[in-house]
Parts: sequence; structure tokens; C-alpha cells
Amino acid sequence: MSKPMVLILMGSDSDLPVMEKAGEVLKEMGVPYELDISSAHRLPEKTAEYSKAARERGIEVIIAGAGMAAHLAGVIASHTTLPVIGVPLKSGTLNGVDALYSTVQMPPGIPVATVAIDGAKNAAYLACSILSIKYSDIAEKLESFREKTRQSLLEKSKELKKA
Ligand code: RP5
Repeated sequence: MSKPMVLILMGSDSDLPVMEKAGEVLKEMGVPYELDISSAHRLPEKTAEYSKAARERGIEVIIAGAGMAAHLAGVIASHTTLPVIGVPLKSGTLNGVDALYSTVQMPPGIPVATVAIDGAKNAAYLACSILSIKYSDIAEKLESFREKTRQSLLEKSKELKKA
């Protein structure tokens, strides 16, 4: 695989079933990525190292998914000025609302672009949108994906009216 442009980090291996969906979208879009576990609380040094080294390594966007007291995306954003997209994950007794608030409520100056609870796919599409500013091939792939979605929904609408 070529040099990763997107870094996907998650707090635990239990987050993988949701977070791998971000990887699937990036693969479809032809965007090379790296995926790993790194926790703000359980692996703070590794998280800081990943974040500080990311720009030098050629990473252009970071996606971070975590559940419960989800500080991973925020901590990453505190160590880098690269765009950070946070995915609050549904785990624990509060069903992801805790993670949503922990991820979205960042102090001014250290933003995290937060998607929906378990919104790993949209995190990847947003990463592609950011990359499309610089890479026209990614912009074209996003356009054709939207067109496919449009056509498929119009088809379904036609079928529904026929029934
Ligand atoms: C968070 O705690 C992780 O991101 C995960 O969503 C949640 C539970 O982690 P495990 O106990 O399953 O490792 O840090």
C-alpha cells in the first residue's frame, strides 16, 4: 500500500467493527490509510507520538473514534494542527451520548470536526472532501459516488410508484 494520507485511530479493539467502515470507504475512494489502536487514557504517550509525527509522515487528515469518556480526538487535536475528525462511538450505558459530548465540546482553538454517533463512514467521506481540495481525482470520485447515490434513490422511487 502507498504512503497513508489518512490516519484512523481508535481507543480499543472493541471499536474496530465500527471504525473499519471508515477504512472501507477510503479504500473505495482509493485513499491510502493507516489504522491502529491508540487510547487517550490507556496509551497517552503513543497517542501523543502519533499525533506529533503525523504531518511529517505525510498524513493529511486524522480520524479518531472512541467511546465513553471519548477524549482521543481532542487529545490528538491538541498535538497537531492537521484536521481531526472525531467519531463518537456507542458503547457503555449511555449509548454514545457521553462520547458525543466528550468529542464535540472542544475549547475554542482546538477544533474536532465531530460526526454522528458511530458515523465512521461519514468521517471517511468528510476526510475525502478535505483531501479533494488538493486532489482532483478524489473530488471526481466523490462526485461519481454522489451521482450513483442519486441514481439509485431515483430508481427506488420509480419502483415504489410502480407498486
Ligand atoms: C473507550 O472505551 C474505547 O474507545 C471503547 O469505545 C470503550 C470501551 O473500551 P474496551 O473496554 O472495550 O477496551 O476508551
